[in-house]
Amino acid sequence: MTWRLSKATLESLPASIAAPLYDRAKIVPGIVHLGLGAFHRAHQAAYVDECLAAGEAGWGIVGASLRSADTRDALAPQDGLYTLAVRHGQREDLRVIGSIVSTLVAPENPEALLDALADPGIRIVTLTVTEKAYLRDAAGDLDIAHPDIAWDLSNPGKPKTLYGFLAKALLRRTAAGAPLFTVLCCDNLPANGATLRRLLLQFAAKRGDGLEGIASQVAFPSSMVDRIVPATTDEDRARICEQLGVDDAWPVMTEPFCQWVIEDRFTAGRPDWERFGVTMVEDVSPFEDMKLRLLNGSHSAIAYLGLLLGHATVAEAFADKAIRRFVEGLWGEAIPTLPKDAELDPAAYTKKLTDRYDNTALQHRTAQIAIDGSQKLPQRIIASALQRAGENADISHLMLVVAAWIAACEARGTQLDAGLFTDPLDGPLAAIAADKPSAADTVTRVFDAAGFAKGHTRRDRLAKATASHLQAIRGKGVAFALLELAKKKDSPS
Ligand code: CS2
Repeated sequence: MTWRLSKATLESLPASIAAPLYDRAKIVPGIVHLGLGAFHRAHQAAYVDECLAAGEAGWGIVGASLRSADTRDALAPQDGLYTLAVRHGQREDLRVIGSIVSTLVAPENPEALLDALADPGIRIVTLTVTEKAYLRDAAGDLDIAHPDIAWDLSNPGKPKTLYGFLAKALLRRTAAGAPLFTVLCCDNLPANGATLRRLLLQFAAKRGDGLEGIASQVAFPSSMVDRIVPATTDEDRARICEQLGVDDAWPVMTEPFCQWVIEDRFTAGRPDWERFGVTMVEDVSPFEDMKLRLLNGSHSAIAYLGLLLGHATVAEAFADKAIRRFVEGLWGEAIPTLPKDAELDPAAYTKKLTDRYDNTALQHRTAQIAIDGSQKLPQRIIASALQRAGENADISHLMLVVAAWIAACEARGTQLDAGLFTDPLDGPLAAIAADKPSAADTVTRVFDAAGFAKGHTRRDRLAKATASHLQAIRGKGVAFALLELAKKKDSPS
């Protein structure tokens, strides 16, 4: 029988494996994190682990899942401990992280999460809940018609959404005279803090119980988070277990690169993050634009093109010359949209990205990135395209990503496995595909359903360029569409 990673087995780990040397019994929770997925455990929890190791004992993390019990089920028997495997080429460095001091599952016990959020010792609430959990409508506003929002508005004591939890906790803290926490959004949304604030205020306005006044006093610094975190496989589990000498039900895989840029607006204190490599700034937006448009934009491109060309991982897709060349063209269109006066270095950034994508140790599946395209493409692709369309600049690479997304969605059930990836728009997308419309009609209907470029005068230009790519992909395949684009680029008319 193999023992499980836990407080009791920590001392038996091989000396080559870094483990918390601090006294975990003395750690006091200071952060509640919503969305206890692998990304949080590879990123924020790793930074906090360093703070704790340096003696800042007041920043333990209470990790809460808003949906499934999986992570709690894996971590609770391990006293919150898990392994972070940092992989590059042949190298794998293991580190056991100790910053998560307790785990909660909101749907099982909403009251326990509300208690944690109302605890006056909690000074920061961080979030990685993914784009779709913000429940925005096609115009980007709070989707008041969503059943979970409707539930939260009429059942404030038993929330389901992040808004319901934050709202109730803020009311409780105010009633108890506890200071308000700072809300630190760590999702890949543009102006993520400001966006979350706007949505929470829309929720508050609907509730009408004094929450609006309270929520408007909360600090919502925006932040840019970056680390590639492929989903853990059974093979990873077996390999890590072998190295640890004990079982870890859910080790997390990642790369050496890690970046966090945060706006320095915390009303109730914060860890001394600068000491551990976090960049504190006044305005995060240039960093965020660069990351969303260059990294995440090319990631989505690699995912959809890769799937259509039969590549299972990013490294495999990026080794395909046609895709690599396309990504370079995509960067060529996105880079001029970035702010010029912010001291960004896009050339160094894309060079580094090239190394990161070439990391074959990561096994980052294209299907993982393909999830939720309708929620991701607006900030990754459409935003750059709108900006360029306003300047009459070429948008052909940008719009090919959108066409490849539509084509990959359509290919599920035939060329691709039906359940390979999902999207919140799967219902409407299937209804559109069932009518077998022309490429132009498909694009118009998909843009309407997803709210792409909604209300924008240049929407037609984007739609037209997308439709012409979609027609080429449908008629002659994606390899042909890429070749045509490359030829056009070589001989601009
Ligand atoms: C990826 C991101 O799955 C995706 O959509 O583009 O998760 C990406 O790996 C991270 O943002 C990197 O920081």
